[in-house]
Amino acid sequence: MTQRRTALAALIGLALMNMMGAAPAAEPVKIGFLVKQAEEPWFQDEWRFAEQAAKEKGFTLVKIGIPNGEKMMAAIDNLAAQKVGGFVICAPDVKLGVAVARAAKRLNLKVMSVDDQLVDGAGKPIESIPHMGISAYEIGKQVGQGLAEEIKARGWPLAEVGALRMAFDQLPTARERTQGALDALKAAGLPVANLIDAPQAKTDTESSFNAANIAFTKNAKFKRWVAFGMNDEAVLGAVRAAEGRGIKQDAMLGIGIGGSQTALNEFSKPTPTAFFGTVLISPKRHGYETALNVYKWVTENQAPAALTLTSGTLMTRKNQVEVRKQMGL
Ligand code: FCA
Repeated sequence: MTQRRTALAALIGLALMNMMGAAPAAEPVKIGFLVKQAEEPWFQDEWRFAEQAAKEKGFTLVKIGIPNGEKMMAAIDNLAAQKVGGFVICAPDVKLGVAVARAAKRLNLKVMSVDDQLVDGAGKPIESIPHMGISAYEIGKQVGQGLAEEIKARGWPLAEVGALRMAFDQLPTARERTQGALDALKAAGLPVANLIDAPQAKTDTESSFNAANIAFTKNAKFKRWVAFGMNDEAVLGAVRAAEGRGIKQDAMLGIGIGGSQTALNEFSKPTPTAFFGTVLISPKRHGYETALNVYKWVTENQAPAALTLTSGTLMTRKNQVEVRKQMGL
């Protein structure tokens, strides 16, 4: 009897503490978000939108930049030590896929990839890791079509236009993006012989600048150029390299992919540069939705869709305000 009464008193006490907010709160849910190039505006945007999801749902977002495999493995261990429930990742190299899958399993963490789909030892996508990426080939086609239209509007004979493909072929999404652009240009009548490949060592503006410079030196016969690549940084590097050689916006056209600050900076320059446009993709979907997906997976055991591919819209100086608004940015 006394025992029961004590138990009851304890229960009432707990309930009272709860009402007063004094009960030890459950630990907040933590979700990780690891990106390969934290300095790139696209990834900054993804993080910003992931933070928005965290704020709305009341979880803690742990953001870590992972420029290489070693840092990536350390970051995953770090997440587990911080008692994170799961994480979103854009790995520095998609071939690290098996290592990511193993680490997540060992540490009992949910994992979803974003932007770059992880592959196994044979180069096949790891389907057990849910993924959100862009419809790479289609978006590439939009780039190529946009270039072809502007070439036509300017009355440039296609036979005289050099097409600079900023290439990063070890990354499947990059290869697909540039393939789409190339196919659209070919369909518009660009001679195959006018295609110039410029392989980038890394996926930043500087590497693209260096790659484009080499390509321009080797192909001085072209007086007019178009440039495309995996992202805005790739195209911007080509545009800057061209400027260095006196090839300005009246002789060059570039369309990137992204639409983050890299592109907006170009559009806000008083004089238009050769950075003609970009296909705007959605950092909101890639940041907000993926973080939310993993949160739901952790808290409600509701796994994300295996594969989600997002679309884009061609954005230029002229329509940037409307297009960004349409995408909720
Ligand atoms: C890749 C690129 C980024 C961005 C993203 C959607 O990860 O590196 O620049 O284009 O896909």
